[in-house]
Amino acid sequence: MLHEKLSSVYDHVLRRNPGETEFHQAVREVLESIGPVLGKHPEYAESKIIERICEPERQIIFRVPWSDDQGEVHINRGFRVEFNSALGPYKGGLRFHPSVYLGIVKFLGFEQIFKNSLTGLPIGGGKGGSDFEPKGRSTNEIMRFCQSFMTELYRHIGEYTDVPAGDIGVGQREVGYLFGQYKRITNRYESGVITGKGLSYGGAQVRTEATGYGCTFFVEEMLKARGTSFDGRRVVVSGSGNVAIYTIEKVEQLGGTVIACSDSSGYILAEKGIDLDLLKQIKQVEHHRLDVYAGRAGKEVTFVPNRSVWEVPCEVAMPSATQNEITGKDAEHLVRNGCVAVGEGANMPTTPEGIRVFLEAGVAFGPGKAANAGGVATSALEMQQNASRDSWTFEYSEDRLREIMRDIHARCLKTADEYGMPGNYVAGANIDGFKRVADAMLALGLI
Ligand code: NDP
Ligand code: 2IT
Repeated sequence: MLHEKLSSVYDHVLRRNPGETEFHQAVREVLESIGPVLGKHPEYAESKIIERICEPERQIIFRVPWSDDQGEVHINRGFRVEFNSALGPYKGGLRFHPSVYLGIVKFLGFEQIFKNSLTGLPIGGGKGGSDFEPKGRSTNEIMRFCQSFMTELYRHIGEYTDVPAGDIGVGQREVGYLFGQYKRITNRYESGVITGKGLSYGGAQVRTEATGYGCTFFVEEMLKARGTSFDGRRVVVSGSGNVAIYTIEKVEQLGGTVIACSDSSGYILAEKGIDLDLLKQIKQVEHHRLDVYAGRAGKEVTFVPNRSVWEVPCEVAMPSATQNEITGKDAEHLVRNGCVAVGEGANMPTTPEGIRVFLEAGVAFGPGKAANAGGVATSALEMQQNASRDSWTFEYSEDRLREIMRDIHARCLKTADEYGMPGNYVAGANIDGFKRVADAMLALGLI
């Protein structure tokens, strides 16, 4: 339910941003949480903080022309939405996927504001990407695309302005090509302009693993708060990309068994657990679909094509693929099958109906803004190391990440308690993230 004042803000957002359904969804979720804050803080409403937060500071849309290996010319669309810089330079990833349009970039940029705020680090919110489809493209085509994309983007970013990173379809290889082109155009070795870099040229230890590891630490904390742990738990992870792979790795280290993971072709079921070396070889080195994993792993593994991985019974669900992948029905099914905790590695993977089902059933539900904040937090640590021309060890960096995730977990719980919604991490994350940004915006005047 929306507070009366917020309902008119939401209607205004709908009118001003027609057709951007994912953006509407992300805004609505935050507005539903922050009603109680307005009662305590009339100054937010008086200075129209909420209306201002819903309007990006700047939105850039540009043409990305490139030619494939046969010489055929393609035109894609590039985006960078610089949403909010009250807490620091705009910070957020780039997504290359055919589904990308302004509404997706705005939902991601909007979520990023509150997520980045929750980390407690000095980073604002932004997001970008392109409707480019990397699947089936050669390494040279990917490089040419990244170079063309950066040939426009470079004029909008900088270590004190806007610092992109990876997301779906953008990993260390793409970040390398993007940084290379930025360096070439600007003639500046400005390491802090992009994060997720390779270790040989300014990347930080644990950034690659950070989102999956961080999400697992967050779920570990939620389980601990309920007097239990990962030990012996059956876990299902969706996706098999960056976030999914390092979630599987950390869950296994903490004593859980990941029995299924997926990609857009279907899922694999491996009752005895997933062979992570084989999964990394197939996904990160050979870039194959999951049926290839099942073929090589032997008869104890089944590949189930074109079905949702959420039909697999589990105690912990860690959605790590994409938005709106857990529907209300999936959530009901998970609850019925004994799911006690959900950690969102992906951004907005659970539909509003799904969230309602989990909360009503008393499932420990860690929303993406909190649970997957370890990725961007470690990006901020990469910026810190770049600025001081330093590099930290893996162990130290992982300790920092774990500390950050524990702190986010504790603040979500404390804030939820304070506002009379004990155990509700959605409310805790939205309110805590919102307040820090709102206070900074108030302090900075009407900008
Ligand atoms: P990757 O590109 O490495 O992997 C994405 C995975 O999700 C792939 O297995 C992909 O399958 C699957 N997937 C993507 N889109 C769809 C779709 N429309 N339908 C079905 N499956 C899909 O991306 P990441 O692991 O980096 O990102 C995963 C999620 O985590 C995203 O929501 C992202 O926003 C979020 N996230 C990422 C962070 C990071 O640091 N990378 C930080 C915080 C959140 P296929 O290959 O078949 O398409
Ligand atoms: O959604 C996210 O938080 C990311 N894709 C990571 C952003 C970042 O700047 O590291």
